Amino acid sequence: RSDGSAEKEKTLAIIKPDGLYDNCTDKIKNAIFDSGFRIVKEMLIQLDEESAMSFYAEHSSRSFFSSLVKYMTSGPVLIMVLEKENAVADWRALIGPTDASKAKITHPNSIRAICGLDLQKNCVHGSDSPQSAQREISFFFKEKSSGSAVTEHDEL
Ligand code: RTP
Ligand code: MG
Repeated sequence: RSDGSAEKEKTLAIIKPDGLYDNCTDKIKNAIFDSGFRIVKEMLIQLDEESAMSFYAEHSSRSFFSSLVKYMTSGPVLIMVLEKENAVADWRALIGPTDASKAKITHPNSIRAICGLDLQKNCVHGSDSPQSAQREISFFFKEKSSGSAVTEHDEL
């Protein structure tokens, strides 16, 4: 629609357990707002092992998988649905490369450079494609089958 209310692209962002320490949450949220994203939904949860394994199933054969699951279940995570035009690619660009220690050199203004630590403890997640975004959003925010299309979640 031409009135600007057309639905914009959505992506799934997660502030990982290490990102919820040291007031990094505020820095990350400020970066989100400064970059023009709207936080459509958010939910603070503790992932259990089964959910973490299922969320990262694509990495199940990788050597780092069990370590990744341990990290992602080591404390609460903040799940967010972000919305803006080109949200998927723009959020990936804002968070920077996977390895936060390298990001500090190559992408010093990225979220991972500022709040992350290394290849694993990189403080945030971002969907890697619009297809992944759809899958990941419905993984955490299941729509109720009956009644309204409103998705249940815990507002912070
Ligand atoms: P994410 O999915 O969390 O947004 O990160 P990404 O796309 O940049 O990285 P991906 O390859 O999907 O890996 C998922 C998460 O696994 C941890 N990881 N550890 N070699 C390692 O030890 C290793 N590689 C990746 C990171 O936490 C990464 O974000
Ligand atoms: Mg990924």
